[in-house]
Amino acid sequence: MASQTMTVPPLTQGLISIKGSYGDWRDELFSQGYYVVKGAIPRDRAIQYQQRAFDWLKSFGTPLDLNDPSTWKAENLPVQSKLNTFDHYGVVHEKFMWDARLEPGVVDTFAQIWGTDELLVSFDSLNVTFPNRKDKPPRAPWPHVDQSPMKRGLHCVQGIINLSHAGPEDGSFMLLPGSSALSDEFWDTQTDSASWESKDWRRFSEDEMKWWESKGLKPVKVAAEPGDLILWDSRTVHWGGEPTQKSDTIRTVIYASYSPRKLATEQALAEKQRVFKLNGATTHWAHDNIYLRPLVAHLPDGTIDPRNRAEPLEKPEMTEKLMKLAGLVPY
Ligand SMILES: O=C(O)CCC(=O)C(=O)O
Ligand SMILES: [Fe+2]
Repeated sequence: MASQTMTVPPLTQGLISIKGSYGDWRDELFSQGYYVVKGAIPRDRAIQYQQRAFDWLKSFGTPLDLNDPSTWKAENLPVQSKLNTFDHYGVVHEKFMWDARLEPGVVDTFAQIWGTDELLVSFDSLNVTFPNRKDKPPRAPWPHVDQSPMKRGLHCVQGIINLSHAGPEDGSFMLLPGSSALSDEFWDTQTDSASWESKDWRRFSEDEMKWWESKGLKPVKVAAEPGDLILWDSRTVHWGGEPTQKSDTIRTVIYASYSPRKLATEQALAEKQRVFKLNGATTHWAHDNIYLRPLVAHLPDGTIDPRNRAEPLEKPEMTEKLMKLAGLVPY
């Protein structure tokens, strides 16, 4: 199959050269592909962020009542994605979202991962998943990775700032521990390199999932408390697990990934600045994949949501730290 070998695209190597053992939690992150930092944010502050997310949900003048499950339906909510996320109405840049992203315990964790505090942060969404919604059946598992087969090694560590209790019945992050370490083998033995895309997202079919299972990997639902930070290598096979019928917890999480500013191209930084000024959202990545997601909220019938907002309700304070993390000013 010489011709196939010749078509193998150039591979980008990892951005962290993992040097044996760190003797701390990073060893687990790098070997298992995930790690939960307990209490990265003090619990009471995490609960306040959840409350501020709820206040934001209620700011659209609907009969939504967080204590009354009969009101948990699309018509009472701002436009939500199939994945239970919100990224329109400038929510990504609401003050509560930035306050959470700026939490020292979160930023310092990523500084330790990357060995620098000169970081950028992603402009990513809020996820509020209501259990037992009559109008929205639970989504089937959607196992995927957020890194292209053309990028090898560790390029991105993703994060979930967890604001609600996640027990066995609740919505939470699901993953195959150990899958990041097998990703090269998967791409090289189970896929045709001609099919590889540079897009940093790849979903796995049921058949492909059998290969991961044949390697002895089993799905785990991550248990977490308000204030915990769930970290994972973007090569880890994962999905957002839906609450079971037994859950009465409103899953509330903020996605946040940080990486060194020096990894971003001038073009990526310019685009990040443009997106920030538009109060827009990008992808899960902080230094790369800076694509503006659709800004304007559309209702299911395709019309523009009359509640559309071009700006956050409560703008963040433009501190130096925020401007640096947003990529607006250099370190
Ligand atoms: O909601 C989740 O737990 C997973 C979301 C996800 O796939 C991601 O943030 O990359
Ligand atoms: Fe993902």
